[in-house]
Amino acid sequence: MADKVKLHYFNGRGKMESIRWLLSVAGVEFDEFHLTTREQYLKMLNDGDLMFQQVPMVEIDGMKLIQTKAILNYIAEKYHLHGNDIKERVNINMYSEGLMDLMEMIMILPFSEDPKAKLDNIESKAKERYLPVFEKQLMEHVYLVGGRLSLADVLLMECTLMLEEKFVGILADFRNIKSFQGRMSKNPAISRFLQPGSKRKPQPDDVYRKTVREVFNLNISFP
Ligand code: GSN
Repeated sequence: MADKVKLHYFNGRGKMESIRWLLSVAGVEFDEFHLTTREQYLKMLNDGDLMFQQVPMVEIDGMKLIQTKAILNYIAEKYHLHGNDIKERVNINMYSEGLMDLMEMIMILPFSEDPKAKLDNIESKAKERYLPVFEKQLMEHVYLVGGRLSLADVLLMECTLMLEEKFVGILADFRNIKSFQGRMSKNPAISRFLQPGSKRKPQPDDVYRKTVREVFNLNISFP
């Protein structure tokens, strides 16, 4: 039997959260190893586990994978969540990259100076640049690409829930996305992931922020 998938990251969302979402939707069980001290991180570096000295790192199928997008693509490919052909795949990747760009803006807020000013910019970008794309595509489609669930749908679900946490009611003018969320919530694996007690992580708090700073010896803010 293949070893259980192991996630190496902080006990928080960050870049690992999309991987947690995707594995959960794919029905893959995983264990988490949380970085809580700089010593643990230095040990991973010494052991040669982190190719570019960065996490997330995921142990799967006898490999130690790094780079979030590479990891997501591997899981999507393996569990048939990456389209039927290269044209579907490139579309899934375009949607996914856009969603990851948007989620990254939110992800770095706890490490930014003046996050309130940044929130306004994120909200207008979300409403004017990103959400209209998905709203239009979902007008006539149940899923974003190829008539079936893919990585792009999973990321859209994650991203829109994140947006609603920050900007209550942001989907009021995006009815198709709201209906999509409703449909996605009925997927049994997603429904379980959304229940309390699942592997889904809460919004970042001070403990998470302090741990990340200590592990990486971070004194700077992100621009
Ligand atoms: O997407 C990826 O996995 C990489 N392109 C970036 C991963 C990354 O930036 N990891 C951070 C922690 S998670 N937060 O953003 C990291 O390991 N930083 C330490 C460092 O020295 O860069």
